[in-house]
Amino acid sequence: MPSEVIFPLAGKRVWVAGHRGMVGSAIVRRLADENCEVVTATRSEVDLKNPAQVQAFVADKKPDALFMAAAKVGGILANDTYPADFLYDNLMIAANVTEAAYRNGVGKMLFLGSSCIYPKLAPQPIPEDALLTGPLEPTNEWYAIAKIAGIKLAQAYRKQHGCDFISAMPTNLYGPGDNFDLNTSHVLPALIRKAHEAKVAGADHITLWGTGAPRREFLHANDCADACVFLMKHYSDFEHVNVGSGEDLQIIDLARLVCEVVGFTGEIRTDTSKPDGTMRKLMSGDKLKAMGWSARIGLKDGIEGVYQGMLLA
Ligand code: GFB
Repeated sequence: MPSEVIFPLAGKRVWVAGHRGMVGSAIVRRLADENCEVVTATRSEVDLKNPAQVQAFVADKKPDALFMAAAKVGGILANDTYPADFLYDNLMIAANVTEAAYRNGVGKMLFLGSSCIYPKLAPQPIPEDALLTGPLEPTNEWYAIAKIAGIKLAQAYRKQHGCDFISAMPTNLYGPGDNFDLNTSHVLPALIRKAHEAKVAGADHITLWGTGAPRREFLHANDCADACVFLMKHYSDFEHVNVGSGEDLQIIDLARLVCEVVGFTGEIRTDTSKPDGTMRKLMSGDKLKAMGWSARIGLKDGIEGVYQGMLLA
């Protein structure tokens, strides 16, 4: 039984920062059911790394609620290659939006973290209180530090100013509007593209990065958006909340599933010159489940939907 609604969205003005991204666009779609006014801004209208532009936008629009779905994101190789960009951009975005939300009396803000910010060797499934209990995964520690700062900003403004700022910690996400660039994307869209291009070209193999042995948990962006709206309406507390599917699988098995969906029957090879990253980061979903929410979109159905969407794009 879902917990009670403590922050109804009906009739409210809601800013979705990052509305064109995979998560932001899924949140905008999900808000269509909430009878609220959605406010958005493109990068050319508001540079979120510019404090004056963010302050002016929030002062002008005066949103009642804010989904912080804007971030510089990327897969393991992009994170490892551009540490300054991932740290600086995400720090500035989090700091500017949080400060502007406070200064303009935004009633509630949800900040989006990521499961990669937990310690590399956190106990599995990872509970929320594992945060900051051990060394980070080196390949994405820069992004992780920026996201941890974002979570701490929300907590600091709650503690000092009484702001109703909360944080969600989603697992690896995939879905409509994902990034399919093979150098900067996450694993799932990369494998879909690799398998499709190999099938079309009549190639005899595709190549995985790393050993294929790491395990990853995946959640469809539409489920993540539904969880974010649920938390906005039902949750108000200091600690972040894990948002996941509760299941993980080895990358090699993910590749086999993608090849099955795409219809590619060639060999799956590995390139161990590329990093594996953390070996596992399955999160505990107990806290959110106790509030009455759980994921609905299965991985195979989700991959089929993304593949069909890619073919139609
Ligand atoms: O999705 P991914 O790039 O990010 O990599 P992380 C997941 C696993 O898939 C790694 C392997 O072990 C990769 O080596 N992999 C195999 C591939 N083939 C490929 C491929 O073609 N492309 C990619 N990208 N990976 C990210 C963080 O870590 O998790 C981000 O770097 C973010 O900051 C995201 O937090 C959720 O799961 O390793």
